[in-house]
Amino acid sequence: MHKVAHSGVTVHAGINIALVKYWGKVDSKQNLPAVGSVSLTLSEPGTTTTVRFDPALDEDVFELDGVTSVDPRVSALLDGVRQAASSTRRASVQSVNTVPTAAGLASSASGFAALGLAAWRAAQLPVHGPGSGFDLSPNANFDPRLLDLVRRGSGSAPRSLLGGFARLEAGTGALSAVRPDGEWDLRLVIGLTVAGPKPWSSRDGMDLSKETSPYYDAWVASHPADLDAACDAIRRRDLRALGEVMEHSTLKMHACMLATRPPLRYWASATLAALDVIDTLRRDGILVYATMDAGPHVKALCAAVDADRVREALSPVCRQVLVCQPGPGAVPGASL
Ligand code: 2P0
Repeated sequence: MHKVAHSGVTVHAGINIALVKYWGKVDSKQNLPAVGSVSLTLSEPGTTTTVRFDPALDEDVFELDGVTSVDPRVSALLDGVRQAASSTRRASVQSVNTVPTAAGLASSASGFAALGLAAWRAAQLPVHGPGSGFDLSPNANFDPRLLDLVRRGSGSAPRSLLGGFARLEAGTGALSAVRPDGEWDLRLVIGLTVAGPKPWSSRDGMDLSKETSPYYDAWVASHPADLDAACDAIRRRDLRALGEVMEHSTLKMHACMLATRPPLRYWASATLAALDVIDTLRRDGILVYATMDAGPHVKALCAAVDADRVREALSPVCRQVLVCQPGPGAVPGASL
């Protein structure tokens, strides 16, 4: 029987933004992706989570931003950790998001990366081999059971375990580092457009696209070339090449979404206004490129020196603009 510690473990993880997008699953039950993805993990916004396994608890307790919450995906992750540790101890989980949740910016990736790693460590399970502790070197092989639990929580969450540029593989969900944090001075400028709930959850939307979009097969078939082009551009630090394939990937994903029945139209008029701003900046000679997820917000990738100009240009058409820098992935955090 594995002994489970009573002391708590705290982990901070930043959100990540996919540059080559994930949309669609080969296996909904295991939440395995039909296409790979390449992302950039940010230092902030993100999630800080403390997990304590406590023999005095009769049930798991989950507190999100100071409010007691119930989320079946959190319970499922904790069950998986208990199974791996051969333990029956219940957990207390405290989580704080710096992601502006009311604005509809997804926090599930940073949330499940922080929760998964904190719970795994709190149960004294090895993250990737004996003695490695928190030494998450860029090419570290995470325990596949940990990756599996994090991915079941949210398909994009394993990418937030790694800093800098991370790649997830189609079919297997295998994770690797393309380029670690700190080697390329880029910024992601996030333009928050309109608030309000998403018309469709990503999970439901992906299933609908697979079932009904005539472009879904083309999306999947043409995807590996984009992944390879993006990884090649990242290794060469070629912002123009990365930006071009990044915009192609997001527009192709949204074409597949729009051709779904019923249509998945995540864009608002402010989304188009922000895209116009980015086109204008580019015509003025700034290397800046856009990506959009399952929501109306626009994320612009640019060199650090251009970030202020991009923020100023986006401000009139957005409710809020965040200038974000690459981050280190899931790392020890200050105890909550
Ligand atoms: C991405 N998205 O690559 C893509 C682009 C949305 C559009 O990952 O169903 O919560 O849990 O696997 O990870 C969607 O969010 O979806 C997503 P599930 P997830 O970032």
